[in-house]
Amino acid sequence: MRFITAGESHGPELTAIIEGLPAGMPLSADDINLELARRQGGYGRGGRMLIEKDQVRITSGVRHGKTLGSPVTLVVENKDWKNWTSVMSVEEVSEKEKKIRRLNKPRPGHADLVGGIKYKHDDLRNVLERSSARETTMRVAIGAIAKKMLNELQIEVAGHVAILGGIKATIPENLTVSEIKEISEKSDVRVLDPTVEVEMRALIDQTKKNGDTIGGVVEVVIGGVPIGLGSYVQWDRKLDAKIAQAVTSINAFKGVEFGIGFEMGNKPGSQVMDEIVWSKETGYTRTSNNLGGFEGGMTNGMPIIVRGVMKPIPTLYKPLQSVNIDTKEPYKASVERSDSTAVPAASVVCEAVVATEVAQAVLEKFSSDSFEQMKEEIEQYRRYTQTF
Ligand code: EPS
Repeated sequence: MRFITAGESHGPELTAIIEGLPAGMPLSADDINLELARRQGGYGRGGRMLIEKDQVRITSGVRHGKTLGSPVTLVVENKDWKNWTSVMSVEEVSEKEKKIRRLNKPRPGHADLVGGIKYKHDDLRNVLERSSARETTMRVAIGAIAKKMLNELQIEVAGHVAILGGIKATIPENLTVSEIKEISEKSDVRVLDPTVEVEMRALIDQTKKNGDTIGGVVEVVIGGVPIGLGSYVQWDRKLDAKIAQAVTSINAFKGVEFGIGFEMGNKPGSQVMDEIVWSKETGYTRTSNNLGGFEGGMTNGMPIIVRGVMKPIPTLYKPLQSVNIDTKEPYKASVERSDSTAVPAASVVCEAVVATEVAQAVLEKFSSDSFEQMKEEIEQYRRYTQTF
């Protein structure tokens, strides 16, 4: 499966084309819209989410509720476009009109300055429009299809917020993936620990008042994963490595870890490796999951546990020091509409991108033309791994 996304934040629409989905897989716009709505939510989001109500239009690759095996095209309209028709016009506009919303004071931490230098853009809006986290709409739409496929194969995906602006949520032990899904869904900051919600909301309110932003850490857990997705035989076939790329490709994400993650550097091997046990009912399993479900770049049958850290959004209402690219004089950075935090939404995006990588790995391992055939093969393979 491969995919590509396109679209500017204030252009007419966002688009994605996905190729390589098996034929005969159930899919409806509702499956995708549900995930798009989840991405739009979360305490701390800004004005744009009041304008948009992201809804997908599927314009190819699906017929009578099932995939055809041909490329699937997804389109999401930007409702805000009607306020930007001249600023974002495809056709040439007057010099005067070009100055409206021109960006010449790059925001530190955003792609503005480097993108402007790299592509030789005189108006840094040309960078902002594509580097905006609005793009994550399509990552979530693609992830919704991946999740739908995984769900049909009894592979379940959940995500939650582990840290927000330095406030740590306690993660109860031994929760099932369904329970993680259920509990985090009820929380507008997407935590598994209701005792920190009030404190988190208060911090978001205070941050907004200060014209500032906060980041955090999100966690994704995937259960029911077959053993042996990904491979140790070549560097670019390791599934944990692919997931790491996908997570750090989300706007503002700066780091990723699996299982107990960087804590592994502080412990001896005897306290890190997950010991192997066997029973007739379960086959091989592990007594712990410190490695987050991966050995040798392959899934080992334990739940995948991956965390990503999101820096605070760089678009600040109380702008930081910058330079005017016309005069080279020091100036405060341009102020654009923004969110105080998008960490709860980012946990939905993280679910989507990890699900996409896992779905891709499933499609690589099992026959991928017919969904029915694929399901049979996986069932057979699961029986085999249990009796190995
Ligand atoms: C976003 C849409 C954007 C921002 C935000 C995320 O819309 P607008 O720029 O019109 O407000 O709200 O992106 C950023 C703040 C950023 O720095 O990238 C969305 O759809 O999630």
